[in-house]
Amino acid sequence: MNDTEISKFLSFVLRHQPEVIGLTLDREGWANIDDLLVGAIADGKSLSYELIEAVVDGSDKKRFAISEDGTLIRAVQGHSTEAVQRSFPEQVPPPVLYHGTATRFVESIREQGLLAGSRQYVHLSEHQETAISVGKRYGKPIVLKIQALQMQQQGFKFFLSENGVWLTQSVPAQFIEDSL
Ligand code: HQG
Repeated sequence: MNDTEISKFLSFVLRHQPEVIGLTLDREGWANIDDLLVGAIADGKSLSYELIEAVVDGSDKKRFAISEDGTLIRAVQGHSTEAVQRSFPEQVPPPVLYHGTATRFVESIREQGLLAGSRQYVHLSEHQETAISVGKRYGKPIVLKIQALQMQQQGFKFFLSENGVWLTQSVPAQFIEDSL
């Protein structure tokens, strides 16, 4: 597997479906690296500790973390598996945060607001450029501007993950504007 394939495999088992390789994640998302290797190799993947470490260190978005003693690994955010209920520090957001999405989703977002979908949180970013690249994953991108501080002042909770992604449960339509 090349680095991208390894990264996608790690995202899949550490965020979404650990059970496909018989892996268990704790509430904070940690998995035993030896167990992950055993499961991956049994599943026909050619993987080693060194390859995993290289992907974790090289990840542009710092998606994964290895524990200090080197025995555990987790995805920092982006989980859909219910086994994981990470505790993130609650933070006061900046006045505005951005959400990148595809233009074809906008009508529904205008009606329903932003929903977490299969993940546990809606993902927001501080920079428009990040939001554009997130939106491009699903089609022609559009960036939505979220009145985050206003939301927080009205009682909505915001969390900041270790890799700089802002998380909130949902964003009602009245806090959303077009940005670009
Ligand atoms: C959309 C990547 C219709 C939402 C990225 C998004 C991110 C709605 C899609 C991270 C909607 C869900 C997360 C509504 C939301 N109607 N569509 N009411 N509410 N949507 O992938 O934010 O590379 O679960 O706009 O960089 O795109 O994996 O979320 O388009 O940080 O590390 O439903 O994933 O990071 O898609 O991406 P996703 P996302 P990684």
